[in-house]
Amino acid sequence: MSKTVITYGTFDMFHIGHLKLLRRLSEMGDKVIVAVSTDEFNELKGKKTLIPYDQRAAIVGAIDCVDMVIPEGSWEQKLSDVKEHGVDIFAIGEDWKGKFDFLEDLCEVVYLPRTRNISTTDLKRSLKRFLSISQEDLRKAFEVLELLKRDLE
Ligand code: C2G
Repeated sequence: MSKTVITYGTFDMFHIGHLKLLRRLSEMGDKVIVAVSTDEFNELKGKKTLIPYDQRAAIVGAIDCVDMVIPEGSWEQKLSDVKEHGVDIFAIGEDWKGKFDFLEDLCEVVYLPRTRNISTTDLKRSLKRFLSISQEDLRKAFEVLELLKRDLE
């Protein structure tokens, strides 16, 4: 008996935490649908994304265990999505624990443990640190160049 699993998310700067979650879904059923948050919906969520929707959707769609990608444009669409796609299991990271229990009338609701030590926020922070260090290195390099130039004059 085939089982359809659905999840929702932004999937910005795709990382191992996203991949592990999607792989967990493919162990729970044989059809995995991922609703990727549109740029407009992310604004509603108060979430700033680096990668635009079409690229985030293309990356998620290219993951071996994902069978279908649909846009997530509203909080309300989960009910109609579950009905329309004959979803058996709704699954999402436990950071959302309890928030989607209303779907229990229609399908199984599962909250999965998040992958530790990785998040898009952390990635952005380390990217910023990386760039700022290199700006600092640049400044020091210019200082050395200035000194060398003066010695040569
Ligand atoms: N995730 C994870 N481990 C991480 C980071 C994320 O398991 N280290 C999971 C999240 O729990 C979520 C999925 O990966 O199930 C996508 O994460 P986000 O892109 O941050 O999704 P979010 O913004 O929480 O959107 O309607 C639901 C929302 O659209 C969920």
